[in-house]
Amino acid sequence: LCTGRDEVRLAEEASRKYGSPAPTIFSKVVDKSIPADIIYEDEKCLAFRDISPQAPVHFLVIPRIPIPRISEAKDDDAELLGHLLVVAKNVAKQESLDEGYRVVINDGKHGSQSVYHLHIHVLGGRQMSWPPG
Ligand code: IU
Repeated sequence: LCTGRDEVRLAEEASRKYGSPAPTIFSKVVDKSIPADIIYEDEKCLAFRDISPQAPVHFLVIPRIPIPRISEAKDDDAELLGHLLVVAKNVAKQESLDEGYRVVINDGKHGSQSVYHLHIHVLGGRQMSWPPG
């Protein structure tokens, strides 16, 4: 689906748009240089199981382009951001989360973001509580 040349193009576009973001481990998931349990992919994004699941089902949806964090997304990323949410709900259905689920985006220090490649968490398969910690 995605060749080495695509990765170079994505990195160049990300440098221009988001100020040369430092590469993260999720770029290696995107280019498949490290293994991940990928449960969905298309030309714009991937979904894979979180390596440290916080619920019976816990997967991440990430854009192929390395946007560092939601607060650094551009207004013209609206279509891509919408696509990520549509994929999140479609994969949640594929994972049989029929009783509902939690969708989370952590941003920056106060959001406890640890990997600076935008990702949507989807957690389900157990009762969630509110407020979050
Ligand atoms: P956060 O929103 O940036 O805090 O979440 C990062 C998530 O990425 C966290 O749930 C990690 O368990 C997960 N993760 C992963 O799935 N694979 C990895 O190689 C690394 C982190 I590093």
